[in-house]
Amino acid sequence: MTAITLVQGDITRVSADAIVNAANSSLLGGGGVDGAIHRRGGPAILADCRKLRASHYGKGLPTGKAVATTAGELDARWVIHTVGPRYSLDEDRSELLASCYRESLRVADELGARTVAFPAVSAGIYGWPMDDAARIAVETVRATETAVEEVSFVLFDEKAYEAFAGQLG
Ligand code: AR6
Repeated sequence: MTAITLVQGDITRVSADAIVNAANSSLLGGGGVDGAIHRRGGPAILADCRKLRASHYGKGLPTGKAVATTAGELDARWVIHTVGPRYSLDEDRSELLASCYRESLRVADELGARTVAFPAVSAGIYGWPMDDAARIAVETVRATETAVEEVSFVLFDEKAYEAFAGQLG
């Protein structure tokens, strides 16, 4: 069974086989955790992302999917980029958010990653309410069959940490 642990802090400071990035479809960087990962990981990550755009992902990475690159100078072997949905009041996009976690774990399995660190995908710039984002994250990881031994959720602030802790409780 996959162990789930919670960490409060900056995901670019953690050590894991794979660190998940809450990216956008362009794969070419952005703000939030995406900006932090590219800054600390260095230009090798963007170089890999550009190669992906020039090959398999000419139109970008669709929402709910995941793809791996080098982790550059991060303390990890890979960054797994996934694109969360923007929160919408008109439409239930929960299944796309769940897909981010499932697809990231599928990619992790393909790579042979045993420890994977996730941020709270979609719960920042994309506006997903934190409690609901935490519920979907934890439920989906629990329900996904994977060889990953440890999933850690790395939550940037106390509010996010408490939301995830509430789901594990
Ligand atoms: N470590 C851990 N968590 C972080 C960090 C960090 N260094 N920085 C921010 N967070 P967001 P999204 C938290 O906005 O909502 C980008 O521009 C943050 O507090 O990074 O999926 C992309 O390019 C929040 O709880 O991702 C996309 O355009 C969580 O990480 C868009 O933002 C996710 O916030 C994606 O938006």
